[in-house]
Amino acid sequence: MASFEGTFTGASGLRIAIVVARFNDLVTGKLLSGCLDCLSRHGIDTAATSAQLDIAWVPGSFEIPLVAQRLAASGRYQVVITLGAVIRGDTPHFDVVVAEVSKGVAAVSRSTGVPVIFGVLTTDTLQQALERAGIKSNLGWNYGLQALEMGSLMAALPG
Ligand code: INI
Repeated sequence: MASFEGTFTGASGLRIAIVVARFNDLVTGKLLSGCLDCLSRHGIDTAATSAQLDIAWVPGSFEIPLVAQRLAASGRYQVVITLGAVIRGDTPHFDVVVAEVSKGVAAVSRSTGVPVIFGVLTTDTLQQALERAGIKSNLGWNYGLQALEMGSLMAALPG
């Protein structure tokens, strides 16, 4: 019996792309900071000169899947992290944006075979989003960990 699981260390061969939405950048900027802090503490080079990490900014969460698709299909990255914040209070088309980004990210992952971490907060209020982006905890950190786990798991799996 084989047992496969990801690791959180020894990620020297891992190349990661992060797609971040500018919309609600008060929130997404904090998610990015938490994510970079996590990756850096687990051995990923997060310096501006890094060959291991690239960051792409998009206008809003709706645009995340298209850019994630391009990056995942490039063959350059073993894992893509998406960061966004869709807040119900801000928009009557909350449901449209959430449906598109969530289905889009899942489709990119399946079609390319590259794990794409879904780091898009969907909340009713800005307060709730901020609580998940650093006021209480910073989910950006979790998304970083999940990227390391999935990147190393996929490398360990056969096929
Ligand atoms: N984009 C978000 O990332 N979060 C939101 O809460 C949001 N609201 O509220 O509208 C949002 N809209 C922009 C959307 O993602 C696109 O960028 C825009 O529609 C252009 O295609």
